[in-house]
Amino acid sequence: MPSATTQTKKLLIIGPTGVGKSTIINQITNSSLTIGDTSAHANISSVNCSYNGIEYELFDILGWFAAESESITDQVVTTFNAYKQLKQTIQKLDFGIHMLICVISDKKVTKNDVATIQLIYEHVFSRQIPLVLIVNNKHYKLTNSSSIGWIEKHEKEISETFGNIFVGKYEMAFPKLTPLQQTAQDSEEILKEKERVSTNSKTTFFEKVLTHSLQEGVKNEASTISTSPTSPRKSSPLVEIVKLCEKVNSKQAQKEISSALQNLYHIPEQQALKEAEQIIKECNISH
Ligand SMILES: Nc1nc2c(ncn2[C@@H]2O[C@H](COP(=O)(O)OP(=O)(O)OP(=O)(O)O)[C@@H](O)[C@H]2O)c(=O)[nH]1
Ligand SMILES: [Mg+2]
Repeated sequence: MPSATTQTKKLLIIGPTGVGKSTIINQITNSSLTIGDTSAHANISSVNCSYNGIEYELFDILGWFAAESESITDQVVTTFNAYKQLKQTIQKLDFGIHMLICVISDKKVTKNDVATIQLIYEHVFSRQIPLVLIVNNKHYKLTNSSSIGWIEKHEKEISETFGNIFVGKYEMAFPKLTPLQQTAQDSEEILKEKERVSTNSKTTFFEKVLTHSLQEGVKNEASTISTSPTSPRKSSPLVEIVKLCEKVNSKQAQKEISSALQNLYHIPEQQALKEAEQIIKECNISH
């Protein structure tokens, strides 16, 4: 993929399905990307906006489905398929990306989500572009102050699961989107508070997220998606096994996946061989 040399800063928004990626873009740019019905919109669409004289193009990408599963085989297959689909979509872009924005919601983030984000950041972008985290406080309730400050409360968990990969972490909420019947009953005071939170979120996006894009984007203009291998880092067992799944056509794959299952998850040899076989079969299905 060529480097991003145009004036327009290109921002790619990724995250699991339903976290509110399209909603955030719509709220910020007053546009109307398809919400909710994932089958209705194409894999990728974009919206332009400008801030402080700089043009931005926000790319909205179809999210991945990654329900938490107890079974390691399911986790590997789900993550592999999500990663593969996302990687293919990104690799089709014929321009560079200045910044990757990862959206999660204020609910539990699954192991599959974490692994998919790490894989994309490290193995598609080779950690060459800034990565920003947005927590969409979808479940923000005016009556429940505990839903505010999600990032602060989960700071330790975020750094334990993701490591130190984000250049910025921001929280957003668009509580005006709560169900209509509830909105109809809202007092003037509540409506004002909803307006305030939404406006703050827009300001955060423009003043903080886009400022990062500008600062970091200029620095990284010539190096967006890189094909050079990333330096070896300690990653999660799930990331390690999904990486092996990329070699799924090689004869060695079953052996490698099975020994990884034994070493990383302490699964006995016979069972590991069986699970590796299953993983290879299911990963091949989507080829
Ligand atoms: N109340 C409220 N609802 C939200 C918010 N953000 C998203 N939603 C709702 O969550 C649902 C999913 O939002 P989308 O924006 O379509 O999610 P997405 O991440 O683009 O999903 P995919 O396109 O499938 O990857 C929609 O019903 C939105 O209205 C929010 O901040 N507040
Ligand atoms: Mg969407």
